[in-house]
Formats: sequence, structure tokens, C-alpha cells
Amino acid sequence: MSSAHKNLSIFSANNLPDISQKRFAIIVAEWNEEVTEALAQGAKKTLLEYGASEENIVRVNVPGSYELTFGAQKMAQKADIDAVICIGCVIQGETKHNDYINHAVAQGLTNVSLKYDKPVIFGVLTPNNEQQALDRSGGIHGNKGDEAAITAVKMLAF
Ligand code: RBF
Repeated sequence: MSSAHKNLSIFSANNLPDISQKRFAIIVAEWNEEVTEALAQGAKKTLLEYGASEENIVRVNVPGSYELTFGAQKMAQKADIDAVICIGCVIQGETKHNDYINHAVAQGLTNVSLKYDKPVIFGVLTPNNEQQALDRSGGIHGNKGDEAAITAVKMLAF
């Protein structure tokens, strides 16, 4: 069913773990920066709202979404990082580059998560156009960065 005009950033906040001592890495792709910055800000704000400390949130940039996998691996292998949140925006173009990037990143992040036994969150928008991206980075469909952060928090309960 269509989710038109629904704010999708509504989630159950019951039984969340205490994250006051947890350390997070937020990795942000620089492509489509207006969108990824808004997502990253949403993710950080949400972590702080749910009890993380500012000094326990590490922010790093990578050039594009394709590089999120390598960035995630570098962060996940650090003993003092508990969860990794990857932020990107791959807008569909005239060629199939977006398919290749999206599949590579989705698979790559899954591999990193399983290899290091830590939550690695796929906060990558895969819109058909820029408007869809804006709608999901603080627009009519909420902010997917918020959802990425809350997903990381929830996964720390495991
Ligand atoms: N990276 C993104 O994060 N979002 C994009 O929409 C995006 N579009 C790209 C389109 C083309 C044709 C190419 C070649 C790269 C694009 N990238 C994009 C960059 C990609 O994630 C990566 O940084 C580069 O391919 C270098 O490895």
C-alpha cells in the first residue's frame, strides 16, 4: 500500500537499551551532500535524544556511498566502537550505476556487520529523484537518519 504523505520516522521506542556508555560511528557519504548532511544531523540528534553522549559519537566522511563499506570496516574493527551508522544517498540516473552501488553497499555492509559482530546500519536512500530524497531527509516522509539511529540503538539490545 502507498505510504504517501506518511511520516515514516515513527517507531516504537519501548524497551530500548541504555546507550549512555555506547560509542557510535556515523559515516557520511559526500555525494548529494545536502541530503546526507540532513540525514547525518538527524541520526546524531536522535542518538543524543536517546541518551548517547556527544563525545561518544564519532563522525567521518567518505567520498561516495560506494566507499561506505570500507569506511564501515575501518570503524567496526575498532574495539571501542559499538555500532556503525552509514549514511548515503544514491539517486537513480540515466545509467545503471545506482544499481551497482546500492547492491554493493547493501551486501558490503551486511558482510561487515557479520564479520565484526556489530550493528552496521544501512542508512542509504535509493530514490528515483532528488525530490524523493528531500522528502526523506527532513521532508514529508520524515528523516531516515533518525530511523537509522534508532535502529542502531535497538540492535544494541542483542
Ligand atoms: N555516490 C553516491 O553516494 N550517490 C550517487 O548518487 C552517486 N552517483 C554516481 C554516479 C556515477 C555515474 C558514478 C561513477 C559514481 C556515483 N557515485 C555516487 C559515487 C560512488 O559512490 C563512488 O564514490 C565512486 O564510484 C568512486 O568509487
